Amino acid sequence: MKRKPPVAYNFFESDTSQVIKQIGKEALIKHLKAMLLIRNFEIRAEAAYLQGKIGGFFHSYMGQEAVQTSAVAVMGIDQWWATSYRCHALALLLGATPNELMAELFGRVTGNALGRGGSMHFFTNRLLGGFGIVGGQIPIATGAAFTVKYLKDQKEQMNRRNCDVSVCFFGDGAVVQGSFHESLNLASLWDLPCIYVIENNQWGMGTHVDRAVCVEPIAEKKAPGFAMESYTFDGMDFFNCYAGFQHVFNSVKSNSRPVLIEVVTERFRGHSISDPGLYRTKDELQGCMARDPLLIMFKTLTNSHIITEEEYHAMDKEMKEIAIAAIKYADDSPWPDPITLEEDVFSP
Ligand SMILES: Cc1ncc(C[n+]2csc(CCOP(=O)(O)OP(=O)(O)O)c2C)c(N)n1
Repeated sequence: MKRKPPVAYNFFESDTSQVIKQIGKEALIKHLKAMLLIRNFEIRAEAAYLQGKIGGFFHSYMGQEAVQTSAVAVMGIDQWWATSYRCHALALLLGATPNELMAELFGRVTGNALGRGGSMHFFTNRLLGGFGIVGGQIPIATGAAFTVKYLKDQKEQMNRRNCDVSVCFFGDGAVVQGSFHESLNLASLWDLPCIYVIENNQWGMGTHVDRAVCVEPIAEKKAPGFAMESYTFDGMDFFNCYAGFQHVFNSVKSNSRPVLIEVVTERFRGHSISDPGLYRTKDELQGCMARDPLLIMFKTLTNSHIITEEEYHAMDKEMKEIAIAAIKYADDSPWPDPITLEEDVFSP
């Protein structure tokens, strides 16, 4: 099937130098290190997978790091968060340690979910989970937004420090699920403070978005049907995403209206580790890798004299060492005791 011409996206207008000024050097370095940790974590985990140390599913977030890093940078770790099975980055950003996550990938008892969940089911206090069912997280995040509103209405705090919104990430493939439509309808009807983020990485497994979703730009065309505001961000550019999320976060906090965002990005790996990605040519892949979010961050921060090239490489090395230490921790960790197999299993 012949591809349609590229969509003319109307990206959120932002001024990178203003964003840099506002964030400040210290926090910029923190966000860069977060992106470098995600990249290094996944590179080492991939290698461990190929050595047979990790089994089961494994979906890389490589290429999309700027999206969730900027969202967490803006909104902080106290919101409710939910995402798909592509969940390594969000768990790291929300405070799970590289050691516990790597041990989870290795299926060890020291893992984030005691070695029972693997790659798709990371969680933290505020990460409601990675979800294996496409679109499964959308009603869950909508329910969390209901909780935020309900507790605010009840003027209850219940230790919910600074929790203002629920943020839900999902792929372009999830937009065509019923759960998307039902959730967004209720969120709009009930004024729920939910930020829905479509991570349009162009592909749902091997199917291009052109062949799966009947309208583009997706958020711009879908949001009016739910009486919602919509925005489109450049997902390879941390600074554009940061400015956009900041605008949306402020608006949702002030009016409790849900918002639909499309972030245009591209994944650098196959759908999962077992996908050789034969549906796109090497040239196409190289074309999108030329806009690697880390490269954009590197160029922007060195050109504006926030960091030097040497400092960047030193940070990369530091994050690589953390990832390698996590591999060692996981490898040295014990396996779960088979006697515990039936523990924590819920069956009505
Ligand atoms: C309800 C359901 N249908 C089908 C699948 C199989 N499946 C897993 S991932 C996927 C593609 C989803 O693509 P997208 O939502 O764009 O997310 P991405 O993988 O690109 O991040 C499909 C069809 C599933 N897990 N759940």
